[in-house]
Amino acid sequence: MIYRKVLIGFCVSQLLLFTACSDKTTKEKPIEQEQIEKKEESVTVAEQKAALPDNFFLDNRMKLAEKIGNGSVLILYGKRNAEMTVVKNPDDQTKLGADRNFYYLTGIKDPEGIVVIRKEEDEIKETLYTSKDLKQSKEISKIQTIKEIQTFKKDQGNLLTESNVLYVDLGPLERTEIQIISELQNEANKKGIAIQNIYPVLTTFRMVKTVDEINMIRDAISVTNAGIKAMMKASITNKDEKDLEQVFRKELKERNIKRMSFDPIIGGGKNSTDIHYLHNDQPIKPDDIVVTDVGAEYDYYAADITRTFPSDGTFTDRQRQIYEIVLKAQEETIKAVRPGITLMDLEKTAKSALTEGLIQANIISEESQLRDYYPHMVSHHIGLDVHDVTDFELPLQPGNVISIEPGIYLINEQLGVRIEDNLLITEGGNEILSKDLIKTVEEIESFMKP
Ligand SMILES: [Mn+2]
Repeated sequence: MIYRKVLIGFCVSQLLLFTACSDKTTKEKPIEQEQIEKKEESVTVAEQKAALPDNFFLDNRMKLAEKIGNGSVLILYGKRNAEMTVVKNPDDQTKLGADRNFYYLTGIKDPEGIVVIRKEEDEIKETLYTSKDLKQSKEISKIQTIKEIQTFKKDQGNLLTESNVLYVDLGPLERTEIQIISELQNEANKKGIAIQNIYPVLTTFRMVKTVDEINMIRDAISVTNAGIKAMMKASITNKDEKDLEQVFRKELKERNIKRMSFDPIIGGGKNSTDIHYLHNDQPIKPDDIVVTDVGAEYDYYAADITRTFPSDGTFTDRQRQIYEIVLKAQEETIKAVRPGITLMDLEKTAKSALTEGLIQANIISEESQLRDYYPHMVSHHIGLDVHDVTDFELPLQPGNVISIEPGIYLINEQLGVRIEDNLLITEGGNEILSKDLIKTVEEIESFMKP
């Protein structure tokens, strides 16, 4: 998944969630063989699945409690702000899941839920209102007071008593018109209670992943990698985008992964040049290049990986030439990834590497022409959202997880190449979390050999 361009604060243009598809599966023999080979790996993933520690959500709330003063009350809704995402069917709230900030603080995947955190004389009082099982919600969240969601209406009148500050989540923008909290805001205004946006605080927390969160992402990545390799193999005999998508979905299902972190992009030939291609329903020609930009989701934690490969397993000279340019730009950008660097620094590195490659290939003569061939951004944060919360002012720090995904799109030649890996920022630089997935021309050709 890629950022089309920078928006101040946040990019909302292309986050898409999993939508259901038909259950038609392919019957190609190479796929079955590949699945047998994968069985061992599949068992490993199932048995050693990463999990967040019992106190993860409690710890997050304790961290938050340190940031808010006495006399504060935070009210956070489980309803996901649909404006944050673009989905095929925006009315389908179930596909959105719970608001990720709500989940980060409670562990409860309940779009109906509401959590109230109050700080008085350095004491924290928490109440979770939920439509889920109360006992289970208590075990997961470690919140002592759990109530049925219906009781919230009754309690609402007393929420702001003796409060000086009301914290709500106004999202990335300082929007005041969010309907769902307008009643509380009105009341707060009447009582002279200050309203503060908790979003920037939670953003800085969420940008730094714990070891356990990173392991969740690692699992999502390893399943995604398996799915991409299966598509590469399948591509030799099956020249149809929708069949490749089915192969990918099947690999996820076999590893008990039910959702993708966004709608998959699987485009052959001219569709490889469409950076937001979602149809995945066209035949692929033997000489076509195929872009697969996909990600498994593991308990909301996202992977976001792109590989580009020749549909028949052998790059043409031109495909190889463009592929090498993008790969070199990706490697150079990855080399620059370390604490202290900003996403905009990485953008500059990627652009200058892509420019150099395209000038050498006589495709452009100066950097200003690059935009015609590279219309998106090279990096974004990854976490509970595939385009995770981001404070663009903050330089990278250990614990951040980002994508590096340069691309070149020659529309006239129906040739698009994008290569995307997910990286963890470490003290010394970075670790490529998706490093196990084959990437060089030689690796891909040798892997795809029937
Ligand atoms: Mn991406």
